[in-house]
Amino acid sequence: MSGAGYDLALDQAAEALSAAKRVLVLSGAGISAESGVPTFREAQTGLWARYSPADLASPEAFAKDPERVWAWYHWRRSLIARGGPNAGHHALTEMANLKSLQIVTQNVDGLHQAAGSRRVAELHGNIWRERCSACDFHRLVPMAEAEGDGLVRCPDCGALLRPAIVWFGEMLPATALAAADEALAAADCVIVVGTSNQIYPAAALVDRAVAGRAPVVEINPEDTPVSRRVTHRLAAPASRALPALVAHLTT
Ligand code: BV8
Ligand code: ZN
Repeated sequence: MSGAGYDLALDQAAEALSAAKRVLVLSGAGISAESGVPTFREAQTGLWARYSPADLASPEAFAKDPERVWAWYHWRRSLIARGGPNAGHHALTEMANLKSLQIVTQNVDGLHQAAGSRRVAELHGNIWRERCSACDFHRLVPMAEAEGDGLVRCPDCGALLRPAIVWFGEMLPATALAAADEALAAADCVIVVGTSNQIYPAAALVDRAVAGRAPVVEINPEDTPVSRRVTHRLAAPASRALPALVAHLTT
């Protein structure tokens, strides 16, 4: 987006945001891209180039080759821990000091919470959470222990632990969906950041937002299926647009 076009869109988006009381943020992999965490759109890098996420992020893949799936998650954990939250995540923590803010994320990296965000509903689970495939054991692994490797077994019953993540073909957690519904109904401004809006039912929230009353601000360097239907489009990276929006709120 050219300078003048971007500045105008930013002013208008900031207007809508400053008039709002309850803000809903729908975030996707793009907000973590600048933390060095590859998005799903980008070809998988290096060792994983020959796999598509859907080949690894499914119960079938885990049943067939749990070692490979765990190796992929250990690799992603190390990237997340190395990159840490970026200016986009931190801007949302600041925005929550100025507005009632609910984040509903498709991301499993835990970087919103690492930046200090407290109201985060995780539609697809969390890569740092593990649960037993046979009993109800579960635990949260600290990001500092990212250097794990190999299979992870349940300390209670010895069965395999799996990442507490929603794989393709699996149901989304009812609690996160309920929080998303509530926030969507209450929001008087919606920010959609870093998602290509291709994965359902998460993408249905964006469809409902653009069909709703509240103004929708999209932050994404690329066009997406909803770009023509949002109220304000900021064609810029999250780490640039989100701090700029917060700066407008505080001046
Ligand atoms: C379900 C956890 C059914 C895993 C994820 C056919 C066959 C099988 C299933 C389906 C099918 N058709 C539809 C389905 C349903 C399927 C689906 O939607 N498939 C797609 C492929 C069509 N959905 C499911 O399977 C869901 N479950 O439907 O269950 C059911 C129903 C009833 C009862 C029982 C079962 C579960 C989906 C969840 C899958 N798990 N994650 C893991 O992470 O390992 S999905 C995963 O991919 C992410 O969580 C995320 O949701 C998604 C990636 O999307 P994005 O976040 O948008 O990221 P993407 O890379 O696509 O885009 C990045 C964007 O950022 C881009 O636009 C880019 O321009 C932008 N960007 C880049 N840099 C920046 C930036 N933006 C801002 N700043 C930057 N710097
Ligand atoms: Zn167990």
